[in-house]
Amino acid sequence: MAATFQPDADWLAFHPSPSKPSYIPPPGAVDAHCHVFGPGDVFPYAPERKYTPTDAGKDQLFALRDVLGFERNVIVQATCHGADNSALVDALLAADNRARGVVTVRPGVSRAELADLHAAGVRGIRFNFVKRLVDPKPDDYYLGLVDLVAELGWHVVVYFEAADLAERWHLFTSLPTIVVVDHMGRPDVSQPVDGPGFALFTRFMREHENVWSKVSCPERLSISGPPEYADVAPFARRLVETFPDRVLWGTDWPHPNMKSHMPDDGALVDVIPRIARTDDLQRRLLVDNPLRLYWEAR
Ligand code: 0GY
Repeated sequence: MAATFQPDADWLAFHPSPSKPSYIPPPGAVDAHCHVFGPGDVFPYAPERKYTPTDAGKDQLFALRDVLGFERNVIVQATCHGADNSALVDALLAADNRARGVVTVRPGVSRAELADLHAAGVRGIRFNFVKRLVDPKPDDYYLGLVDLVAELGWHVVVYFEAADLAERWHLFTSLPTIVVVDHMGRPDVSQPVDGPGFALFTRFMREHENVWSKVSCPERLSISGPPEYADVAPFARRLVETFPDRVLWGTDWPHPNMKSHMPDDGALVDVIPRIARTDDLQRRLLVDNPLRLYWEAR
């Protein structure tokens, strides 16, 4: 019998009819941070999950891609699916080479399993340190996994809260692969861009040329709110202008665990020209950088 799932009582479902953005992304644009959830009766949610979402499957993701004017997706394993990457792989295989993936794996994963994931389009592994989502592990846990996936030329995606950067500095700066940070390391946007918190993050990128950042998730970081998320834009703009070849952008659809509001994905796309203010910066952010990392790498 198929398992049944009840989304969390306060779960906000993704926007049912996002607006067509005014901003038209360049040809080949990549939404480099999004997820698929379930459907839970086909791809059950993990027993150890800390939230149960509403289903948000591959067909809905690909429809959104087309509405927003993007050509490709990078699908990132979310914690509600634990280390069972089946829903993600199913989406990659259905995407006709227009999607790549970032997975969660655990110690004991075999080289054969990793090779199958690679063949399906996986190019990275995600380490999540956000305590409301997972129970973080000691550094050695992550270092052991990195050695395995580095052999495949994969990179590491890290998701952490701003306070974790100082605490895990040694781990984050010792990773031998490219390291992609989700959502700019979650800065406190009530603080100045030049304040000590974000200065540590920009130092992290400046001193370590293997570190990239997703300039994503204004809806999660903003205090001023939609549709412009004006308080987040200066942080994203700073990274785009300082590290133009090491930034990525993504919707974060279907926006798990949003409580304040559910963003209109079209409005999120309209933020792009305010954080990448020239055609050249937009092309690097949306096309050149993600293609280099996800499609051109071996
Ligand atoms: C995001 C953000 C969140 C969730 C996850 O894997 C996840 O469950 O990443 C969050 O709740 O902040 O990037 O989707």
